[in-house]
Amino acid sequence: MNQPKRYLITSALPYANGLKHVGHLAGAYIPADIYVRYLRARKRDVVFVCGSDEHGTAIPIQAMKEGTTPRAIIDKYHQAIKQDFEDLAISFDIYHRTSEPIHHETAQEFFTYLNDRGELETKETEQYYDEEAKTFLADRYIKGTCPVCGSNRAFGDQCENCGSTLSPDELINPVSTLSGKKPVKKKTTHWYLPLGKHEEFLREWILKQHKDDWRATVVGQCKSWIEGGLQSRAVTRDLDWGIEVPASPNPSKGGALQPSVEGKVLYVWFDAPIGYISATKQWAIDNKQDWKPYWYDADTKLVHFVGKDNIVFHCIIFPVMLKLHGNILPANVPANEFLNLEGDKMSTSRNWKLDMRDYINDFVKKENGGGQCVDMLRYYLTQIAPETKDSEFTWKGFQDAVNSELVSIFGNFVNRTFVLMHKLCNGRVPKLHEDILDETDKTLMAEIENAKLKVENLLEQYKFREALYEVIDLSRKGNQYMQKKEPWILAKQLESSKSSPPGGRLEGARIDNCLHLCLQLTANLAVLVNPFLPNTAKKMLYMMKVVDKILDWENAGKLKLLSVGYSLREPQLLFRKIEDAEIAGQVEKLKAGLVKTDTSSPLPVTGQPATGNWKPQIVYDDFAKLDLKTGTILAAEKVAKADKLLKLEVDLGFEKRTIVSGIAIHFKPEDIVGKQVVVVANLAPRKMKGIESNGMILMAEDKDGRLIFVNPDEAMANGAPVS
Ligand code: B3M
Ligand code: ZN
Repeated sequence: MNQPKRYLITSALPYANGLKHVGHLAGAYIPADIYVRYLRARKRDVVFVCGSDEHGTAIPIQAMKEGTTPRAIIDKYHQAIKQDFEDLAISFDIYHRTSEPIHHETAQEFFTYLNDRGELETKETEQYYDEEAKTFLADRYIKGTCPVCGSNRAFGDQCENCGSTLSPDELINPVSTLSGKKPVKKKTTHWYLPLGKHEEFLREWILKQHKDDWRATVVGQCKSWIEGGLQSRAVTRDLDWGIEVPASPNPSKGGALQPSVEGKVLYVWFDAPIGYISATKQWAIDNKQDWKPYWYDADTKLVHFVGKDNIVFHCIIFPVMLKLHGNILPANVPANEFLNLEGDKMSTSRNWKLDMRDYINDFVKKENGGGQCVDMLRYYLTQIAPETKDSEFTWKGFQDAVNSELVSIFGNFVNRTFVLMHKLCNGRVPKLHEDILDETDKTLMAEIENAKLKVENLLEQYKFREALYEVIDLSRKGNQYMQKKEPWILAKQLESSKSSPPGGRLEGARIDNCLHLCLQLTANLAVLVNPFLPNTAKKMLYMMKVVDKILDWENAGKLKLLSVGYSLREPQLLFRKIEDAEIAGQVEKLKAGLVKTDTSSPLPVTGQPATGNWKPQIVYDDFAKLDLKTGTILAAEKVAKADKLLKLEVDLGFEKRTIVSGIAIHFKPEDIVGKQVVVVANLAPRKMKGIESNGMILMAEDKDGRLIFVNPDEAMANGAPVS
């Protein structure tokens, strides 16, 4: 495509069922934001849409976990996620919601359009049903073992562990997440999108037309879907949470008599991508624009940014829907692979993750945080973006990226330039003496001019890591140039030659040239870095006393961005160092928060119904009342006249506690001194045999009544929270 008339950029709509982590951020949001900021800097017509995905079984399931309503869940998490994106400078033009009436209408219209034209099939099948909960078990209402990777955390729509798309029938040992019971099969009728009919189109469009310009990982996944035989996909569900299936029997066109729409909603993956369209409509209303060209005009470039588990929906299913509905198709779907964390898969159920909110609280909102910490995260996540394969976030890696690249290379270059310009050139942009430009100067000038094209080409190909590398590399070249020119030595020479006129003219001119070029390079760096690190670019503008206009992309590569004689501000440090203690604290926090077993389901996924000694279900808030802390037993002694009790002295980090524990027949006092334990720290005090006990030690008991201590599987600082 030649230069398109307009762009519509989308980022996957996050489920409003919980906070999102940096894996999400790196996958679908930061790359999209970089691309959009670049397009805006190029003065292109671009709209960047996103919003909350508020349907599907994920929402009522979270509501059950939190003991509240689905509505309360989406309201809470929509607001929270929106705020997190804002705090991390993700610059959506609209962050919409799929619960809005405009979306319901748009999705229903879409369904009706396809249905009326006979593009959907209806079929009666047998589906899993929970007799206790009296509901069909679609998607996340059913769990079991994944047929692909064997994980027992697979849902009826997708495996959490390997990302495979599944159907309930594929699960091994399926069990209802609602009651914990084994489901039965029951007849039901649904609408289906017959993908098989579109195989030829998909082969031609993806495997031929886009085989070179789409990422190999994306084309590869599509290929295996197509070759695996495209099945019809149900686009409706028997659920009470979602968009009602519109009744529109139109036998004249659809042929078959329409089944009842009673109790049926649109499948979340049918309505969610239509959310991109309704978000565009809402944006157009808010901005007095026409939304239609963005979805109908072939001169629009539509790009979907998603994670790899969303590829099939954005490359196969939604495009078929768009084609049938007469819309444009995506020009690209630059899906990212997964981001792991400290050697393990990120997982919400095991709490092995770094939420955006946690980073914001621990870095951005701290006294020495702010915009620089936002950019530091954006930098690291772009540098390790899983563009071609899974990659890994480590706190050490974060520290290295910040300290040895942002601080030592980019920040250092800009800082040195400003400091020297103030020291040697009276705080003003010195003149360029063209007559004495040497090879080193000319090489740097050429590098500045070339950088624009390099970065631009990479961005146009969605190679964000490499593009960012080029920007940093340009600042590295700036440092090398300055090192070679040594203006501080020239200054000394100038000083000593002043006594013998007309000495110093050459040294002075060389200093001018060095700082003139370094300043022009600094201005160029601001333009180039702006899509990636917008706060940094802004700070640089402030230091250079120039207006936003300078960030227009066309200014990159220019050598006269700052005028001679113009006075500039004192430098400010662009980035701060990340200290060892900060990252050690983060690693500790991560490990302390790890949940060893899967608590994502209200009931166990063993295929066994709950047995007699299970207690009734509680909501999360009940659990959250417990203040569990790690501690170490410092001393233990028998309690007089009580053969079951031991009096323990326990170090909880912030204080020492006396706890009386009924474990005397299981342990000798001397054997347990030094043991790490988990303590219920906020249990009301209780007197036992005249001793006040302040807390309780957690123990596990086997069927023979043997007790063992529950403790972290690695030694840990006393007082660490357990949750
Ligand atoms: N909410 C899945 C996810 O968050 C889904 C994306 C919808 S994009 C239209 O991974
Ligand atoms: Zn799996």
